[in-house]
Amino acid sequence: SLTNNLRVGVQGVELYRGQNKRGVELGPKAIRDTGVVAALRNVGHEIVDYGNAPIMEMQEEAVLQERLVASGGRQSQTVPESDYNGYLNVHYVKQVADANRMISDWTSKIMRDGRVCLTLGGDHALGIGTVNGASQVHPDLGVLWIDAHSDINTPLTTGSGKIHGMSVAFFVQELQPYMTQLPEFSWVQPRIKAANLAFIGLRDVDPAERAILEMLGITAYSMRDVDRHGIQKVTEMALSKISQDKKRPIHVSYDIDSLCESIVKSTGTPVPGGLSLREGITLLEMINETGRMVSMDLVEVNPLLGSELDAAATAQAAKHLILGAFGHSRGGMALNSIPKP
Ligand code: Z70
Ligand code: MN
Ligand code: MN
Ligand code: MN
Repeated sequence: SLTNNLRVGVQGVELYRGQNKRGVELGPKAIRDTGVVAALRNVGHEIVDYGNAPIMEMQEEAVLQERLVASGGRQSQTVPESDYNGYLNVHYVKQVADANRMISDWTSKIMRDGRVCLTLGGDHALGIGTVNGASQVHPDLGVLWIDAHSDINTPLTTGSGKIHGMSVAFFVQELQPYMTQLPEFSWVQPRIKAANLAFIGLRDVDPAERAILEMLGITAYSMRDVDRHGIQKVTEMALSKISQDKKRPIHVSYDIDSLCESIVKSTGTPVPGGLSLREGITLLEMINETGRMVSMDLVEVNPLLGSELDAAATAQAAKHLILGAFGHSRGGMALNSIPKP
């Protein structure tokens, strides 16, 4: 049955330096503006909104900032790259690393307050911080990464230099011998075992990423698997792969681009042929039913991409996914489970 009586802590993470499109830093506000926190209270949860982690200043770069202000208007900006050095192609290492260190601290603090941590993004590089923080509190953590992309490039295999395409590589234990260690990220503890990680929704995976998934035997269900087996079977298989004894605490990192491009247009990399909103909700309801979700990210909502109608539809999709993950009953609420005022 659905779990609808949790203590929940919400944090906004306006991270945008993990990729190159401005506007994703407005994701937390766009998602909050759907009224999702009030809706979660109506489901029955006790919620504290911790606000947004103060990471904007550490992401800044004075010259860029001026150019963006000068251009004005409701328009997403493509940010020029700035390389780590002449050898590695990793963009904004210091900005993303420092922000993640704070995100990790906020995540573990919220969880030590006895709350399920709900993180509103922001780009997917924030998963480095949330997984680090969550695994500090639960060292046996399992991770479900729901995404069109596998985000498991390393600083050596990345083509784009975008850290949101490398988040997973930072926390997988068995991958560390193959990882170029960046001093800015030396505080990250790679506690997630390859066997305790699973992907769902993949349909845009780089050759080197595929090689890493195969080398470490990581569970990965692509859209082809969803088409073959259906979302319920795939979710069951993913849950039992990452926790055979069904006891492991679960972190869900949900990239909105796992949903089909036809419903989610306001995101940095919309990919055709993705999950329907119903499949997304079903999968999250099934995770909710385990009662073991200790932390969830909802990332890559960029309200400056697409039309304003697209932005509203994308934020609504995010709201309904979150409601599914937190046990909103689509069939209506039983009288005895309605929260008392
Ligand atoms: C590619 C890279 C990515 C999201 C694009 C793409 C990664 N594999 N992730 N959009 N959300 O740049 O490493
Ligand atoms: Mn570059
Ligand atoms: Mn992602
Ligand atoms: Mn993605």
